[in-house]
Amino acid sequence: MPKKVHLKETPLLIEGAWEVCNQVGGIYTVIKSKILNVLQHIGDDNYCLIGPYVNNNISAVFDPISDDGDDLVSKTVRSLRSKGYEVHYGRWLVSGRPKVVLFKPQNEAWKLTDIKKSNWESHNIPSFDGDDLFDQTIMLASQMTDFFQELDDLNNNKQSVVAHMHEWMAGIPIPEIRRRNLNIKTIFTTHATLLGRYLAMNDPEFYKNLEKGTYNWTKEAEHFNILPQVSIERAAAHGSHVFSTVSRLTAVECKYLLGREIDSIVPNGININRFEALHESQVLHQRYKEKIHEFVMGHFFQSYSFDLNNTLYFFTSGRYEYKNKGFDLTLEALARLNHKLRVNNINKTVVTFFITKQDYHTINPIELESRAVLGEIRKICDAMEKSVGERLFYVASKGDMIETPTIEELIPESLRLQLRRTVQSWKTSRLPYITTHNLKDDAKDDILNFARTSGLLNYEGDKVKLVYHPDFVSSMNPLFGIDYDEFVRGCHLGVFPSYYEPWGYTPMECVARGIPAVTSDLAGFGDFVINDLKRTKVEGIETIHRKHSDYSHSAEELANFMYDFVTMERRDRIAQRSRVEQSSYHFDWNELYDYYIKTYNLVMER
Ligand code: U2F
Ligand code: UDP
Ligand code: G6P
Repeated sequence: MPKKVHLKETPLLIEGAWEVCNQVGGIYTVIKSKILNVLQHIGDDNYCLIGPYVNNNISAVFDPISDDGDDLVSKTVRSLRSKGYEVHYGRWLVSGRPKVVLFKPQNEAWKLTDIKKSNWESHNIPSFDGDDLFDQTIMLASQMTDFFQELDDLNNNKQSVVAHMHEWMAGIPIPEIRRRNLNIKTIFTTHATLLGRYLAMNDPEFYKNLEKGTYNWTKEAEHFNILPQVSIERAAAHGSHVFSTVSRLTAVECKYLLGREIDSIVPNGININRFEALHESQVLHQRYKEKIHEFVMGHFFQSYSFDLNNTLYFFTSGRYEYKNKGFDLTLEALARLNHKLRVNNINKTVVTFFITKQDYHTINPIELESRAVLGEIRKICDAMEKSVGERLFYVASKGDMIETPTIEELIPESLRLQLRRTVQSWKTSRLPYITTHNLKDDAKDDILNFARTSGLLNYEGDKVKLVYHPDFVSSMNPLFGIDYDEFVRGCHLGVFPSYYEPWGYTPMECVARGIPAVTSDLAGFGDFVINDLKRTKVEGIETIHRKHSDYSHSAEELANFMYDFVTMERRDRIAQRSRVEQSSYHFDWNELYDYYIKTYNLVMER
């Protein structure tokens, strides 16, 4: 952990990414969650974000402001507007409310051909025909570059300016700033390498081959049809004054696949909400676990029931990269866990959720119907509760309580019949579904196919049950009715044994909410825990060996870990959750933003 560091000089910092005001994956979390720390060090006057105006729900996250200020950013916005640019200047409605400048990529559609020509002629960056996302990123980059040009003209070398761009999608302004010789210092932070991501998915010997340094980047990029994006990544990496990435693991990819060694590592942090009282977080666990119980009753109890008091909730989540995110290993370990729990006759059930995004038609209507009937059952039970209260009160006030009243006396027959009929009509003999939605490509889905071939199909005798939810969890979604972070709190264990993961926010987010989690030594976060925090300082993070271990050994390690977890006593789980939450401050931006400050000091020296 570095000592507290300070900025040697405060520049005007412009930070750019495709994920500013636009949630896609982990980069959004990086940008958004560190804003308060940026403002604390750099100040609101010296900070502005730059990104795309593409979010469908933009008015909920963006509040326009006037451009009549005397500061450099306002002047630049004014000047661009006077030249006919559509510039959205305002505040991003997240903690810290930082200033943002957003451009509609589509506004440059009329000069797309010229942009492509210029990218090729100036930087050897080729393009595709008709790739909408790629076109959007280069049209955005063109407007961002014009912004930097205008800002530099107006600045006239008075103020130091740093442009900090994230990921290839916001990369092109960097080589352009250099080519135009603007007086702006540039930092490029890559959150993965594109080739690394593709090679890891396709080459079982990826990590061995990587360090041999034998990959031919052009050939591989052409093979995967990603030469244009990789060319941008390389141009930004080579063009930047300071080149950085999020973990030691990605640094190796940068060296061998992008051909430049990085200058600094900026690990990802998180905002830790500290509760005044420790039990607060335990109360939340219980509250959201009950929400998950409700889902489980609706999903499983129509077919058969099990003891919720002896049920544990595991989950994994993230973009659907079956192998990279370690979904394959998680399933293999769960199948082994199921066997171990059965042969040892352990009286526990483990329901495991796969929360990811995969194309689907609709939520399975039977799932919704079952939830609705369960709602009916609850209503009848509520009516019964009321009846019991009223009748009991009546009997007691008469002084007739010598004999305990019978159920027949307390609940009218009509209600009892209604309950029996509703429950009977609800029950079914089919197995509980694996997936909650009707997938577009059910037959080819890797998660479902694993379940089919391994026979892990939610049989009544299975100790391990699977629920595959091919959409992110949100309170708008009718099945859980809670947000993702609440869902995390309600679970017992997060499982993320990634094979390719530059950082991996998900296990870190578990720990911040007091929920233990599994990561791997091939995830940047896992590597950070092992090598920077020397493992001992954090509680409740299990790093599965994948780097020097084969698939079967890693699966066995994970299955054994899960087995030990399942057989823990409740009181030990409660105590562990408290320790996990307390040790999570290591990942707070208050600790980790120092790495950014160091990077800014470095770029100012160059
Ligand atoms: C890394 O995760 P990312 O945030 O980069 O993951 P995504 O946001 O999902 O983006 C991955 C790539 O997906 C592509 C684009 C991105 O570089 O090529 N993409 C897309 O296809 N469509 C879109 O609309 C937007 C992007 C990393 F993998 C994690 O381990 C880290 O935790 C995270 C934060 O450092 O960065
Ligand atoms: N996430 C979410 N809702 C969900 C599942 C995941 O908002 O239902 C978020 C999660 O909180 C995390 C991000 O998606 O911040 C995934 O980031 P990670 O670094 O793990 O992976 P990436 O997508 O960047 O590869
Ligand atoms: C929290 C609650 C307790 C509850 C416990 C369940 O600690 O405050 O009331 O008994 O969670 O823990 P478990 O690990 O079994 O979900």
